[in-house]
Amino acid sequence: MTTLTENAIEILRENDRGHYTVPTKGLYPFQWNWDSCLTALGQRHFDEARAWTEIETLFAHQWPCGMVPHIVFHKHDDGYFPGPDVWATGRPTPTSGITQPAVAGFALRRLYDRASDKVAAEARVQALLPKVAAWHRWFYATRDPGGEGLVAIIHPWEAGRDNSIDWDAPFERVPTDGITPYTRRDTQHADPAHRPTKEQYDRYLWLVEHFRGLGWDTAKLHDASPFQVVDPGFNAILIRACADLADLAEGLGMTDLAAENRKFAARGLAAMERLWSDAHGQYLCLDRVRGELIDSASVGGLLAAFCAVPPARAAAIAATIEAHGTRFRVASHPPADPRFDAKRYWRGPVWLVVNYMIADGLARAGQEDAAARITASSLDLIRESGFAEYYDPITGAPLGGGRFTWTAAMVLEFLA
Ligand code: 9WN
Repeated sequence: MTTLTENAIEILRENDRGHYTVPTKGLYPFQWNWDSCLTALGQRHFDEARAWTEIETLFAHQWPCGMVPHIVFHKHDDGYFPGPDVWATGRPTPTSGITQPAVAGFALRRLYDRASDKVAAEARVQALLPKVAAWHRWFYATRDPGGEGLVAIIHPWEAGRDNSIDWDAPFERVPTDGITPYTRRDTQHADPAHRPTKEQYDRYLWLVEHFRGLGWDTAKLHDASPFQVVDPGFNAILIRACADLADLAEGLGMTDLAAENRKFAARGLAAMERLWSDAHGQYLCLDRVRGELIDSASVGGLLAAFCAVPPARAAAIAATIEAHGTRFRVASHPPADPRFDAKRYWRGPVWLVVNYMIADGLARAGQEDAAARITASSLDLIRESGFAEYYDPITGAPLGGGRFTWTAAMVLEFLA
């Protein structure tokens, strides 16, 4: 009988394209940013050198401005839309023109801390660290023009939680007129009832075409976007990455980078308070265009526990997750909300990568029991339903793509 570990390794190897890994065959045939960083954490369990390569490949496609794109289109493949011709970013190897959660700094620290070959690890961190630091600098320069300490996403794909209920209200402001007619590919690989709607895709595409029209000048896009949302989960990942990078840089004598990232982390952490909601027992998104919190208690506000939030906030988040009351945790939206949809992507389903980061943060904040329950629930899902992209939090049914890379990577981490 093959074990969970063997299965997980087999999936990671199967989706490995040599120097990068695809999230799953068919549905996602390229390299995705936060997928790769989290995938490396799984690869380290059986091939440390390969794990570093995963992140190095991603950063080889960093833009001169510092941005690290959300997709790198290494090889031509018609199976995904929108492809490189739609993005038209003009990069030597085609990439998208937006970014994704900045989990690389955290991944670097974890790979380094747990490396058995510290000499090799140090050399690879030395080379990667300034690149990750440049990305962090780009974030605060272009996505926090007012110096608030928190960055905004300008497209739902940047959050990695594409059709979250969090975006419904600000998304109303994104028009759909004039977009080029297109054919979706995702719905040919996965059940359309588990994917975003056509109306949402129209808006995703409008934003892409709008940014393309501005020549992908990342210094201009934030102010030019009708969609500017400060997501607590996205910011928590960046804050944690800044803090982890600062620790690493300090240990390696890169004192300027350490000081810069410590400052980003401290400022960000203080600013997170503005997003806290006592009524919801979690953080909420802020619609920067309106200057208002968004009344939607999605999982981004729980993922905030990934950075060093005050212990009382972490305790409240643990209680909020408990109050969801689903058999499997953590639901990406509270089931009591009438907008909850158990099977539709980021509007209810459980995602193991999110579970991993919430559990890690809660354990660091002293909420070990809550963290252990999330880990146990994640492994129950794998045993019952295999390595899916996401899962129904009530029935545990597997949803979206199968034999999914980052799900397998998280299993290796949960079992370690
Ligand atoms: C758009 C690859 C990615 C993840 C995202 C997830 C999904 C893409 C899509 O797949 O997004 O980037 O086409 O649906 O929402 O978090 O990185 O696994």
